[in-house]
Amino acid sequence: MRATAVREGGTGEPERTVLHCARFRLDLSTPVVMGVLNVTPDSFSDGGRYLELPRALERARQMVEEGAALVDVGGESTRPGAAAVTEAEELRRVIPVIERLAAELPVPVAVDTRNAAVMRAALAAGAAMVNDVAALSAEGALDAVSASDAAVCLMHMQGEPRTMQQAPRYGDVVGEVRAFLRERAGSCVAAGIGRERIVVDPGFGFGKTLAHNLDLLRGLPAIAADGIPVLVGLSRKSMVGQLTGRATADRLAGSLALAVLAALNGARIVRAHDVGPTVDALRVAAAAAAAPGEGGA
Ligand code: 7PM
Repeated sequence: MRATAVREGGTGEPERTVLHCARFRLDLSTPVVMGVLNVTPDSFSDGGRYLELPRALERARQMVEEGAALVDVGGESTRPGAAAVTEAEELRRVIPVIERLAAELPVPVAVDTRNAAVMRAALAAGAAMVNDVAALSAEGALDAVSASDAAVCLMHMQGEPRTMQQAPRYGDVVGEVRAFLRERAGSCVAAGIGRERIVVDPGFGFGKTLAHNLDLLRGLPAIAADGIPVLVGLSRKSMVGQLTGRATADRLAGSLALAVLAALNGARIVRAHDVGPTVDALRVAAAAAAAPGEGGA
């Protein structure tokens, strides 16, 4: 797999795609895995105040041990169909976790949010990336990121999480998603966010039918050709359910197949729940797909 995005190094050196995430430099020459850490009150917990933090820290450490190159912390404010979470609740869920993880993990911590106040608090707490399913469209979001040296993931979504799956519609899904991502990246650059800090994401499942998702998977090379590293989130998604008939917990094999295909089509960051298996799958795929003599990962 060849670098197509931000290139560092002079002539004669191998191409490198390097993402700047605050104090971190992430080498994307071969695809890496972003581990998903959901911070939501669950049935084992106590509404979050005492048990949530140690459980989240333990899970994040485990994902890094399994090879995660980044950890994405989300308070589920952006989940399709999810009930709205207030800003205060989102802050209460994610900020203590980000503070602890940023202090102890050897990898960048991302915050998954659409809210500018949550972005600012997370960046102050040490987050090195903002992962925004709304591509910094909220009031103050562009400013929050440009005031930092963190990276940003700009995701495409048609509609709003609560209703986006009701009737997704495109003329040319790949062309429209690609144009949108280019436009948002341009707005970021105009706001002072350097290109070396930007990744884009077609937003699988966010206002897309199965046919749209498959078109986007096949269209990834065109999106990657714009030269901005591509992140994909396919792990356990409903498209895997539609293709296999399996429930969320039984979608690992299908998710790995999609992760490998996305990487072969140019994705540089794969967001996944099952970090270890995804790291293995991508490592094998990268070695098998490497040019003769390149030797793979
Ligand atoms: C229910 C449905 C729970 C969907 C969670 C989800 C993405 C993301 C999510 C993605 C980026 C999930 C999604 N998906 N951020 N956040 N890209 N950048 O499967 O595809 O985790 S939430």
